[in-house]
Amino acid sequence: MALKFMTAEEAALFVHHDENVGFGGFTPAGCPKSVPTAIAKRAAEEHAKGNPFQIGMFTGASTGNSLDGELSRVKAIKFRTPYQSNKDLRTLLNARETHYYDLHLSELAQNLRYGFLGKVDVAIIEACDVTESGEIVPTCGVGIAPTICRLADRIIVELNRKHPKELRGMHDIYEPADPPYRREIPIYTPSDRIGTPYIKVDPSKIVAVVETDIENEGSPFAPLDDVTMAIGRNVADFLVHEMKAGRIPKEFVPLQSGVGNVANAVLGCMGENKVIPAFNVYTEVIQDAVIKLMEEGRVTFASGCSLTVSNEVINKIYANLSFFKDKILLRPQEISNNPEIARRLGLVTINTALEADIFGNINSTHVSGTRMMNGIGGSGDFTRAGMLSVFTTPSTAKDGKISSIVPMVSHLDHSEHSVKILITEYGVADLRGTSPIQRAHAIIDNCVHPDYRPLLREYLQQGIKGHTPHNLKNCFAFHEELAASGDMHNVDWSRDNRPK
Ligand code: 0RQ
Repeated sequence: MALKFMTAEEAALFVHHDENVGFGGFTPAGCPKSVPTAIAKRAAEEHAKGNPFQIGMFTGASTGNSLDGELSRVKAIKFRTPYQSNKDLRTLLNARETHYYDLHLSELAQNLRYGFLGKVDVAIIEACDVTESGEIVPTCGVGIAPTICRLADRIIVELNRKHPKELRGMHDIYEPADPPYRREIPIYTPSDRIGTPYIKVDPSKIVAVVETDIENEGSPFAPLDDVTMAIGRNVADFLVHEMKAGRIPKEFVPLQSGVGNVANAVLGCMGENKVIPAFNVYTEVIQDAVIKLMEEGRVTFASGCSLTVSNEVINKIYANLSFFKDKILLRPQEISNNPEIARRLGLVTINTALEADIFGNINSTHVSGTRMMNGIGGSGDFTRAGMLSVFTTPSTAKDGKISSIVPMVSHLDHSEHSVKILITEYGVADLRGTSPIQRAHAIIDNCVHPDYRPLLREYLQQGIKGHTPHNLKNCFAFHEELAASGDMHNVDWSRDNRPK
């Protein structure tokens, strides 16, 4: 069947008000750009005429500015799931103008198949190749693309010429059967290939192909500061210590690391530490540091859902595809983040907390308990299922006025039962096998900024009995103080009739 080439504006006409649209890609990597921008333009035009135009959105994770950004600015998003990190969208979520369902990334595809989230009307996929027989080869991010292509009535392909057709072979597309027919997912090492190198669809569903040559919307990494580097070194040193103690096998285990500067610094420090052997990565986002370590022979293989790298690095990969192609596999997020595989491979998982409490609970998502930052992303998929779950955070935020470690987290994403190690620039708290009071001392002594240690020790001594010595009247005093004076340093336990 001949492919129907058209402009982004023409393709956008296949998307109607109140429909649910699924987008391929994962982070800005692999996300469509020209069609979402055209949908946003159309929404603005309809709004100007007094007509409603809003869509429900399923994505892999965060997207680029021309997707979440453009659609948010014209208020064209009625519902959105899962992870996001766009500031305009964040504003809408926190104003409750867009309904946001934040769920574990590994669950989205199966939740869509189970019918938990309504119909997928349209799938929009960025591809480096599409054939008349219905083979779609994604670009540098997969996300939920295979599932939304199968479920959608209509498929729009953005054929982006910036990504070479020769990427074919770097993807491993696999969808597990649904219960009660599911078998084990047969991945036993990160490089195991279990699916096809393309998404196969019914070609009659491809209603439009839009050719583009738009650059990735990848952002360069900020230069690493002292705090970030100290966290990276603490993680690397801790893992070496674990290896020497025989608790991590000498061949090492595959590594998962979250997104951002800390993750990049951790990987960089692990690469530099030659006691750690060359290792594999089984993760969701493959960042710049992984590619550098691959060139240096320190990372042997990387399985992920996306190449979330700077444009400089993506160009380097494409210029040297023969080197990278047998060292990288891009999988749907249902597989890259799959807890069954994370448990089997025995991942060391490293993710970032917004806030931790002295008992080891983690808030990854809500500032002061109410304002959504990004979302839980894949951190829960990996934390609960991995062999050793590590959380990192700088000990303070906002010039020291916020202690990232508080008496009780103001929102809970990862509980004390799943969190094994907490690391800041000051050191490491090993929470394995500890009771709540032991955990509290380990965290205060090793991870908390020295300014806040006395306050947190005093909190512990407030005479409240029980296995976990909380004082429910005071447990949010740090947050209350931040709201009142803008600085957690000003917490005063004797104020406000707080019981001693
Ligand atoms: O504020 O943006 O105004 O400067 O939060 O903090 O330290 O720059 O850290 O960019 O790595 O983000 C947890 C949000 C950390 C992220 C989080 C303020 C701070 C700054 C950002 P500014 P940093 P990062 C992989 C796995 C959850 C999902 C996940 C995240 C801003 O890592 O979303 O792990 N993780 N997914 O000043 C108030 C506090 C604060 C605070 C920091 N306690 N209170 N503000 N900030 N701590 C990704 C995927 O799954 C795709």
